[in-house]
Amino acid sequence: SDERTPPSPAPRPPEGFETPLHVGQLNLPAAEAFREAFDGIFDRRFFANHGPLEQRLDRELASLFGVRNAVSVVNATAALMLVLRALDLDGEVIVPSFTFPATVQAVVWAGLRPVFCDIDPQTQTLTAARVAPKIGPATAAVLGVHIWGRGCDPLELEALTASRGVKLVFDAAHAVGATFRGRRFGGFGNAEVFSFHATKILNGAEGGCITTDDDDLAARLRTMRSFHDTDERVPGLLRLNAKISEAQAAMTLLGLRSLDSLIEQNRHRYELYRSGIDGTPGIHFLDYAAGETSNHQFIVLSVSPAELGLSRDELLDLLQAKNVLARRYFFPGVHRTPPFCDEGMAELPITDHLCQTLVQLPSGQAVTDADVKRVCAIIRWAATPEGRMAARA
Ligand code: T4K
Repeated sequence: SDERTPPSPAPRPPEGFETPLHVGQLNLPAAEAFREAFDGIFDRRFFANHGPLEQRLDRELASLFGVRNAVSVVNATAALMLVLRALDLDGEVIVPSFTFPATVQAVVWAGLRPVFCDIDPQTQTLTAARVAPKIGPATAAVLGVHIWGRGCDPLELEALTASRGVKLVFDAAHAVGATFRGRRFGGFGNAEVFSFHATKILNGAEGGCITTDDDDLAARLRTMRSFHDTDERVPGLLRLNAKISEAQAAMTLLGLRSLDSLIEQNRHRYELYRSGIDGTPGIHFLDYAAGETSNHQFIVLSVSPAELGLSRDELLDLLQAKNVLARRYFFPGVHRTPPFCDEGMAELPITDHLCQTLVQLPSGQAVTDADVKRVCAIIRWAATPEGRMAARA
């Protein structure tokens, strides 16, 4: 039997939600566990500047990601800024525009020039074939983004950047727990950067880390993230206050305890969404490579207006009228926003197409099976003549 057989359309307009269903439903630890962790911080009277929880977090993260070094920091944006500075780069960084603006902003904060590169339409990430022609004498690094927890092919990018003598960094903000050929992201390229923002699967309220197998780079990063010395201060480096607080470390450590179960719950929600919507004309789900793990933190689909009979934005209007606060991510594309478009717009047809057609649906701990089924019913209804008419109205 085919589990993707299209479910029959809902006969009547489905009920909307009484309270808004946001896209980012937070993954929270039990309040009691959080209170206990905080009691410890109060008892020790040690809130910042490389306390015991930061040290434990760095050890646990290194073990999770299977790397020699994990350097926790205050958020992933600061982590990207730091790693690009710590690599001592000068010139241009090849980067996708199809990402959260922080990726590109961090390049500029690090004193480097972003050069936009289009992405593969299937994986929505940089590929060696697309990056290769962009590498020139001014290129210092390639910054790939593992968008939606689906990785760039790190091995082909490693081979390309090594042969052209440029550095390789990954923005892995979305990729906690995700794998490439069965290996967890974290140890590819010169370094990878993860986010523990409140909306991420590993919720540290704010937070992030840089992972690397390069011990010298890690020592530079540990020096640069703080004005306070730990054991291994590297002299002569520019420094920043980007260290994680004990409170953030406590929250992230609690998240680590339930990471596997959160991934499992997300996978369940993803499959429920798929079986509820697959086969609806004009709605296409993001595919993940068989045999790989994703954290399924994002539920993303693309709309084909010709098949659906509605534009992406008309579908969004209909969802929002039902209190499903689905979103268009990442709109309109970083290359179309100032200051990046000020001196002419990069031509990125695939990025532009994705920015016009993608929808992000609600996901996370608080989204119940019943919620998912109701969102699916609304989308299936949108694809019926009555639904289309309602959406246009
Ligand atoms: N690279 C990539 C590829 C990224 O996606 C990000 C961040 C970064 C780098 C930088 O990482 P950090 O420096 O942030 O560590 C959110 C997050 O703020 C951002 O961290 C994340 N990516 C991005 C994909 O999503 P917005 O603009 O969508 O946030 P906001 O405030 O609209 O929240 C999203 C939803 O979550 C809303 O429906 C409300 C809900 N929410 C949010 C917060 C903060 C809550 O219910 N409670 C909350 O406390 O960016």
